[in-house]
Amino acid sequence: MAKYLLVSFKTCPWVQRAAIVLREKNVAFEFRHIDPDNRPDWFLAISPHKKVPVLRIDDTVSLFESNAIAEYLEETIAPRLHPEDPVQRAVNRAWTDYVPTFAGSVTATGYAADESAYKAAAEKIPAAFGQLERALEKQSAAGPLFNGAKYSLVDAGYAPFLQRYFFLDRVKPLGVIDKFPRLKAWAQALMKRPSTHSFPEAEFEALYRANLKRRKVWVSQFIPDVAVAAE
Ligand SMILES: N[C@@H](CCC(=O)N[C@@H](CS)C(=O)NCC(=O)O)C(=O)O
Repeated sequence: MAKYLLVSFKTCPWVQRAAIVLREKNVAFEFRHIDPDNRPDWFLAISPHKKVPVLRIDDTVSLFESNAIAEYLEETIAPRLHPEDPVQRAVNRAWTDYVPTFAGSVTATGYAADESAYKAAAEKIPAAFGQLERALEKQSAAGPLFNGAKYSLVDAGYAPFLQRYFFLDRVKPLGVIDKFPRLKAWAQALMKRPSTHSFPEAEFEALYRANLKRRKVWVSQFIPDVAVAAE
């Protein structure tokens, strides 16, 4: 098998998506976390938009954009995560295309600079959640995953952002997901899936919170300061 290097910022959801697909396909890979504020020259040379993720293959090819990386892995490594049926495959791809819009509603809420921006962003979450709730109802009555029992690239695309919704909801309750039972069950199933997690869950939530604090976003005032344990 080829040698894979996934270049990452620790809390990046788009990196997480690529890592999930690698884990779902049982691919061994080197996970290399770089500092967003001090991106090394070797990284700038292989990342056209200076963004993560980049998937470096055999020290020769560098792929970027999480969806392109996911599709590449899907084409080259079993097990197949896309549905066999072409109509279902198109439906899956269509909902994967919706990931950035959905992600935007959650990310904008977390990164809002003041209370009015936070409220305006949070007000957009129910519309995005409602879209997915209806999609899930059409896909599978039973769930728990997007296509029912079988894991897909749609699951990998949404898991990082559903996780961040839960993180934000624990910083300052939003309460939106309770109104969407299918979405909530899906999100809970994804949180239980080992492939979702690149780090131990509590450690990752602490990293997410520290990132909000570092950015001095409005919601960070609701995060208690954590005492640093003496060494
Ligand atoms: N559409 C891209 C988004 C990647 C992205 O926005 N990555 C962020 C970190 S989460 C980044 O590298 N930002 C650096 C920058 O914008 O300078 C993908 O799906 O890979």
